[in-house]
Amino acid sequence: MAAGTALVYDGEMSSHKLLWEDPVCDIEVPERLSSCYDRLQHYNLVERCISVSAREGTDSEIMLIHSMDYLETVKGTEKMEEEELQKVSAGYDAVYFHPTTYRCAKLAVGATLQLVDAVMSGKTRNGMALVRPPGHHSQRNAANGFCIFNNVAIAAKYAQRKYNLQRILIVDWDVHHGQGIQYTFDDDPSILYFSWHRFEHQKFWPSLRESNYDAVGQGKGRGFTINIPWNQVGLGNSDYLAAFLHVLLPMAFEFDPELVLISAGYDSGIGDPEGQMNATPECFSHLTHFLMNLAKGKLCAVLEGGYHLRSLSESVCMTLKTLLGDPLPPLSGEMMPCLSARESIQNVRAAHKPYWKCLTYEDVTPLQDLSTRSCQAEEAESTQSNAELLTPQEVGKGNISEVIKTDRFLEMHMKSIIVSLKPPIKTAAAVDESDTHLLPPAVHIPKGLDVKEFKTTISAFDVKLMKEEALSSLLNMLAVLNKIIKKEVINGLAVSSTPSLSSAIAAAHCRKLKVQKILCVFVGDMDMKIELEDGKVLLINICAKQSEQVNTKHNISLNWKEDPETNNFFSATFGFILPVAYSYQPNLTIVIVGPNQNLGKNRISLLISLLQGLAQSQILALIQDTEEKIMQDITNILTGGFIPNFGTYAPDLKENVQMIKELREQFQQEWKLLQCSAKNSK
Ligand code: X5A
Ligand code: ZN
Repeated sequence: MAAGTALVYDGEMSSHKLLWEDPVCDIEVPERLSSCYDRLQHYNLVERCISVSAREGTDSEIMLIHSMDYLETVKGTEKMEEEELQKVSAGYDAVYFHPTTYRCAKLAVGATLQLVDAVMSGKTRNGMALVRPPGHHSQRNAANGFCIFNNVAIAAKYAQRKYNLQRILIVDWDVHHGQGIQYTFDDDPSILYFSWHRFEHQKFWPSLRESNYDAVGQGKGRGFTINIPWNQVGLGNSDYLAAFLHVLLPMAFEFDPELVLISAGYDSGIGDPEGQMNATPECFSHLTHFLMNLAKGKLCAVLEGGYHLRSLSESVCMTLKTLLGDPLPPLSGEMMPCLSARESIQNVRAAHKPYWKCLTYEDVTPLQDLSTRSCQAEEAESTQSNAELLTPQEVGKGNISEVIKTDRFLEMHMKSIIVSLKPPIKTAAAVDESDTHLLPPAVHIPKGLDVKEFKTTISAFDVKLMKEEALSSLLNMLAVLNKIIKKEVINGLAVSSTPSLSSAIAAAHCRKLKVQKILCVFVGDMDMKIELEDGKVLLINICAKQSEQVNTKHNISLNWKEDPETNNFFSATFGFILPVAYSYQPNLTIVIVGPNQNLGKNRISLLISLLQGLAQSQILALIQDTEEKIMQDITNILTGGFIPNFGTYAPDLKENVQMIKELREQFQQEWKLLQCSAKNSK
């Protein structure tokens, strides 16, 4: 199992710079690279990575995407004087050349390919390449939008050839449309290209018709280009999250890539003068974390845009921290995607319905970009926690004082989200003596036998008739829980003969320790013993048996019909459980795996892995002792392993999808991330 995170960086790529005045290009500065690296050092992240050297991309590698003519043109700029360089630059849209541009662009390509090699060879699990100039706008015969060679497109072709890959996912979260990548793979079903971008009804650069949601690819590649056009500025964390949950992730898991490449531009982040969006740095942790569950964790992030230096560098740090396996910071702001974003999301889902099984039961027709209501206005109405500090309007354009305003916001914001938490021990466990050999040696096994505090928690429950053994396993479970709450470990697991009772005791203990919001996910058929008063617990119950219970905001049952042939559970995971969980924003998650659980180890593993995005990754997994076969898989996830493959994709049963749809409609006023269409606005 590949481990570790590669970092590819070479300061020489800072030599490419603008030599004359040009208000369009003057934001693409050398400090973009150095400030990222400085910030990584500040957080001690560089030393935790496996350093991989850059190299020059070769002619033949560059010609995987670009024409020989174009390559010769770029080569020719190496010996040019300023005046000539200006002339060549003027021949393209939003590009500048410097005498070192050719050298830097070759290093950017080579650095990206070195990263692909590190990940594909198993030297590391994942990694990031910090490169300049960026790549995603450049085309076969043209430089464009600060981009000279298309680093990520070249990497995809290179990986296909060298490692014989059948399916690669490219996620372009830069705020601009990577039209260069789209053109390259337009008719290619082996590359799934996803891009969201500021569009504003085609007013925003590069103002292309083919950036809209109805550009889905051509010929055999139809359905393998996904464009989410953003028609308003000021979008933020919840809009991006909704786009991932309701568009990208269902399709990406259906696609089942063997490698994920990220065109990682951070001009989609807060304070950026180009994007004018509002996503905070930790949003990129969550986006990264989602993608780490694909392709057995094989993920390469390659820098594209990002022009607010502080925002850019903090976001790069959050991305790399997540790749390293650190717990995820909480996502700030109210989880309520705005109308314009929902409209875009609905349009994309409708446009792609013919091509994706996960959208089979979608009953939407594309809207015509109707919304005129500004999401900034909507956000101003909400009591967003960022609002007192900074509103999207305040970030505004990137003039000096606005840049400083965002700096100040980020200074406070990054302090308030935990960036240094990394306990020496990640996972604690309470299991039978006889099972300890099933756990990796790094797992800590606390004993809770003599703790008075635990005994008082337990004595409130009916445990008098309990055997000594069962009682001591309860106490050990509380010892593990205690370590999670006190942040001595990140997560833990406990085996129990009475998981339902254990979970009730665990919840009581959480309350005693003033844990504000607890998310409990039950898998299997169990009696719920948890006290539900006062909204401190949100209970999601995934069961095979039809339950009598009436669903309420804080107590929701999913009656999931088992069909081992066709059952993949993605519609429940992305369509319901995660949107509700992210809307709730718990402080601790408890997953209870009981009897008759009908999901199987892969789906439970994926669910637990994804739930690590909540509650700063603090999870207690409670496993019924009869379900011990999945204990090792769950331990693997909790200790930082990745999830196994799912095999051939089959769509969920119609009745299951129908059930999810009904639940979504029922609860989308309460849990707003469920909203992915414009019609059910508040
Ligand atoms: C890589 C990137 C942006 C070009 C903007 C031109 N390019 N107005 O972010
Ligand atoms: Zn960009």
